[in-house]
Amino acid sequence: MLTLLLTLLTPGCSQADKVADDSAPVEGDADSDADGDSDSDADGDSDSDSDSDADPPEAKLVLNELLAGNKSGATDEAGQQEDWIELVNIGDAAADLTGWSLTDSFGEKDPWPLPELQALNPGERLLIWADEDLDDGALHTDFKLSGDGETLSLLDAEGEIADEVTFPALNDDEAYARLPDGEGPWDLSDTPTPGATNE
Ligand SMILES: [Ca+2]
Ligand SMILES: [Ca+2]
Ligand SMILES: [Ca+2]
Ligand SMILES: [Ca+2]
Repeated sequence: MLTLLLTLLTPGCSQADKVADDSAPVEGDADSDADGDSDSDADGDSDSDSDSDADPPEAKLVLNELLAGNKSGATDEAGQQEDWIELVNIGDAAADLTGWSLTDSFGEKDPWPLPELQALNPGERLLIWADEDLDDGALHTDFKLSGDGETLSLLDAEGEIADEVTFPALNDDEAYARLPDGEGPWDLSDTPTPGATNE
């Protein structure tokens, strides 16, 4: 009785599994052609002749190099070896310096105004003496740079900080400079380049 029951059930199970297995592959092929090439031509050339999307030329004036202990380097108009600061315009339009200023004491005293020169062209540099000798000329600040290190700030016409560097203690005749020139991070340099590309 029991044997007969098992005999009857066993073939039944096998047959049921077989049916299930056969049905699976049929469903598996159903989606294979979805997502063809239908989107490939979207977004054609529609923007190609609109120059108004390009960024307009812009000036970008940055602090580029400084020297805080000048013992055997460049001399100013008075024949004196003084601290100096180099600015460069790394933008692609002329920089108007009107209203811009420099300070080693941001927020503590009035900044020293940059002279109203002709605009600084792209790639052009400006060498400023930090010697407290206002009588030496227009490019002489009312502060010096400390060889022990301090913070130098370049302020725009609104008095906002356009660029700033905190330099460490520097040896005599050792510069602190952006490397590569204009764009790079600041680093110590044994080859000061006042008014020229940083090395
Ligand atoms: Ca100094
Ligand atoms: Ca001087
Ligand atoms: Ca100072
Ligand atoms: Ca330089």
